Amino acid sequence: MFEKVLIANRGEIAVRLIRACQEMGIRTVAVYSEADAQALHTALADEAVLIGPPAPGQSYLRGNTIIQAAVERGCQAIHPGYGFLSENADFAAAVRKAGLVFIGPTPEAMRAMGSKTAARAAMRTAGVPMVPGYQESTADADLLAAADSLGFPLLVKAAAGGGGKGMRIVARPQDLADALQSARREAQNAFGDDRIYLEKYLAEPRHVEFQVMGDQHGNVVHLFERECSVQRRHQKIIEETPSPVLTPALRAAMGAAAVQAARAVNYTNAGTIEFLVDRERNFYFLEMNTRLQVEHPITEAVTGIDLVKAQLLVAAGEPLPFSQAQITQRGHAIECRIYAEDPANHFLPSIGKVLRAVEPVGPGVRVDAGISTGAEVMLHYDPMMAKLIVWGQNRADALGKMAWALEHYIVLGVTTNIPFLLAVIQHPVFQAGEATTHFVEEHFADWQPAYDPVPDEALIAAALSDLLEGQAVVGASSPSAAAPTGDPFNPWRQADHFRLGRSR
Ligand code: MV4
Repeated sequence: MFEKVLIANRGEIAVRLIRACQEMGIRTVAVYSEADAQALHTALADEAVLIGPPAPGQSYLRGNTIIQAAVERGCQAIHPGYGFLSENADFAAAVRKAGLVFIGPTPEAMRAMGSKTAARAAMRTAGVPMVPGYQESTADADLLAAADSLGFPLLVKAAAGGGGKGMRIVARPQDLADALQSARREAQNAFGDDRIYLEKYLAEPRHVEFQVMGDQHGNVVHLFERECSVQRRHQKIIEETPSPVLTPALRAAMGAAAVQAARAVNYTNAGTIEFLVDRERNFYFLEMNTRLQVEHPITEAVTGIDLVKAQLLVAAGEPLPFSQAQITQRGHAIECRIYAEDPANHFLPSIGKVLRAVEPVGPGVRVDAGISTGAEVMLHYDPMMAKLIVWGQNRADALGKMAWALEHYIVLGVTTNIPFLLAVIQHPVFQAGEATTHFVEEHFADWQPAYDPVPDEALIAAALSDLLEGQAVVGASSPSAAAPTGDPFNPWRQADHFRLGRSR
C-alpha cells in the first residue's frame, strides 16, 4: 500500500479523501491555493503545499505543479477527487510518466469514454442498450438525411460533450438546420470541437446511474444504482438509492449492462455508468463518468463499502476486496447537496463568511462538509457547502430522517438552499417516487421560500459572537483565547456552537 498520497482537490472531497487515507495509515499531502490557506483540507493533511493564486486555472488545475509537489514530497500516488483534473486523461498520463499512480482509471479508459460518440461505438460493440441515434457522419447533409429516418423530436448532442452543453431539442424537421448550426457553435466554444450527432429524444426520462469498480486483475463489479433525477439545469440536487423506479429484474439487467460497459473499455478503479430510463422502463446507456462522484456516499450507506478505501486498494494493485455476490443493498439512503445560494434570487451564489453552521447529528446522518463555521464561500469555487446524507430502514424512514436533518441544519451568515431542499423532498411527486428529470422545472419554476429560515436575532447573536471571538484572540486572557480561531482543532471553538429552535 502507498505510504503517502497527494490529494489534488479542495473542499469536502479533499477532507473525505484525507480521512480515508488516515484510517488506512497513509500520510497525506494537501495542495492549496492562496484562498485556502485556512481551509479545513489544508489543516487536516499531514503536509500542505501552496500551489498558486485562488483562480483554479492558476492552482487546482495546474497539473505539472501538482505532480512536481507530489514528487518533491515523496508521494507514490495522486487522488484527483472530482472536478478539476479528475477526468483529464493527459493529466493521468503525466502522473504515470512521472512514476506515480493516478488513483482512478487509466488514461486509455478515460479517453475511450471521454468522447460521447467513441463511447457509444464501444457500447454498441459490447451490446449495451443505447438510445437510437446517428453518428456515422458529422456532415450537416448526412445528419439532415438521417434525421428523417430517426424521427422527431430528436436531440442534437456534442460528440465531445456532457453536462447538457451543445444540446438542442428539435421538434420539427424545419428547425433542424438552425439547431445544428447553433449546437456546433456552442460545442466549439465549450470543447474546442464542433462535432455533433443525433439521438432520438426521450420525453421525461429518469436518470439512473450504476456505480462500478474494477481492479487490475480483471475483476469488475457493480455496487447498484443511484437515482439522480432531481436536478436543476444539469446540476444534481438530490440523489437516492435504491431507485424507486427499478424492479429487481430491471436492476439485475442494468447492473449486468453496467459491468459489460466497464469491461468493454478494460475499466479499473471507480466509475459510473449513466442510464436513462423511459416511461416503459426501457433503459439506455447515456455516458460514463470516469471518476469518484459527488454522490458516492449514498452507495456507501446502502452497501457498507468505503469506496475511497477500495479505490486506494485497487490503485495499489490489490484485488477488489469483495465479490459481486458479497455486495448487497440494505435500507435506503438519500443525499441532499447543501449550497450557499439564494433560491429566492435565481439561485445566485451567496458569498461571504459563514458565521455559524450547526450540522445535524444523529444515527444514520452523515455530513460531508467543506464549508462550515468560520469558512468563506468564495466566488472562485463551487458554492456547495456540504452533502447531507441520511440512511433509513426504508424510503419512508429515510425521507423522514432527511426532513428532520434539514430542519436541524442551521447556517448563519450566508443564504442556503435548505428551505428549497425541504420543499422538494416534501413534494407529493417526490414522496411518491415519481420525479423525472423535469420534476424541478415543472414544479418549482418560481418557488419562493415561505418563511425566513434565519431569525434576525440569530444573525445578530452570531455576528456578535464572531466579533467577540476575534477580540478574545487579541486579549488572550482565557483558554479559548489562547488558540487561534482559525484552528479547526480548537476545542473551545467547537464547544461554543449553539442550537436554535426553528419554527415552520
Ligand atoms: C438525453 C435526454 C433525453 N433523450 N438524451 C442531459 C445531459 C447529458 N448528459 C444528457 N442529457 C440528456 N440526454 C436523450 N436521447 C435527456 C437528457 C437530460 C438529462 C439527463 C440526465 C439528467 C438530467 C437531464 C436533464 C435534462 C435532460
